[in-house]
Amino acid sequence: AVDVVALGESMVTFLPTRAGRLADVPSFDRSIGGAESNVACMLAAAGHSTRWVSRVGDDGFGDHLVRAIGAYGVDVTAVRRDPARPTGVYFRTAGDRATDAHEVAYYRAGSAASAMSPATVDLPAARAGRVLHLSGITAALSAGCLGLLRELTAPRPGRPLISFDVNHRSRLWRDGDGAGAVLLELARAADIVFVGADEAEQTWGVTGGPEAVRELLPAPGLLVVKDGARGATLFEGHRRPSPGTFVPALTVDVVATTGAGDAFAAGFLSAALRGLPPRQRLRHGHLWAAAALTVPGDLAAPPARGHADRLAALDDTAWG
Ligand code: KDG
Repeated sequence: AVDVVALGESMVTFLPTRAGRLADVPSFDRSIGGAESNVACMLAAAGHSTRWVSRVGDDGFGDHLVRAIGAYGVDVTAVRRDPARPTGVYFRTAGDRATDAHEVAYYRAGSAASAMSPATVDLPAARAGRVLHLSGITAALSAGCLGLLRELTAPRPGRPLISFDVNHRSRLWRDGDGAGAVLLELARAADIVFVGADEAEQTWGVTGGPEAVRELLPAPGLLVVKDGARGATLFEGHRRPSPGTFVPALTVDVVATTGAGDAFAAGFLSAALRGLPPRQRLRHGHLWAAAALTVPGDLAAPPARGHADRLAALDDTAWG
């Protein structure tokens, strides 16, 4: 079986050629984005077998996404083309280094991927991996997309391990969509959950730190609560009640935070697939996130395995 299948919308991404507001930046460089395919690309670059399941338009941007994601070594044969809807794109600014306040302009409403549903994606291909990586972004795209996540996370014999990154993108949700309740339902149905501490507060009003998030999400066998530049805590189901394993993050000179969460998830999943112990899974997450934090685009090359393994195996004092 494929190690990891990632399902979600990807977009051609336009990165500014210089700093400034969207109103002022004169030109952009083409790149690719999409939280779930970012995870698949980094895992593939690190030697894991991966597949991306999605829909793109029957247009040049769709061609580019399929080709660029395929070039990482990701299996793109289950990606379907939609002759009636375009591929989504988005623009963003370089952002303020100190505050990371950047502008994002999505052009994805009515996109080919927003028409994903149990009827319009290749369900057997989505279910064929050891791990199926999903995110809360998909839940916000359309009723069909939410229905697809519900279908894929429903208990059934042989279900792959569900990895779920909450990825609450508030600009994609409308009042009355019930983002908090939907994202909680999906996180509770998953086996591995990634969520930011600030995201948990914004989404569910949880303020009591990682332990309070664990109280809200007792089900997932693996729960990772990420606290930005501070570090991340892993809770494991089979050692309940467990205090959680905390590993501090690396201090890096941040160029752009976009994609860092995806890189963390990819590094964590890579280490988990390789059977590395909990502390080292978190360290791989941090090391891969550091790679993404120090490049302008969403996607960075993962650190070389031998090098990352040596750094991850250092004792706690080296990790702050
Ligand atoms: O995690 C990075 C993503 O946010 C970016 O690639 C775009 O998928 C994206 C989204 O929907 O915001």
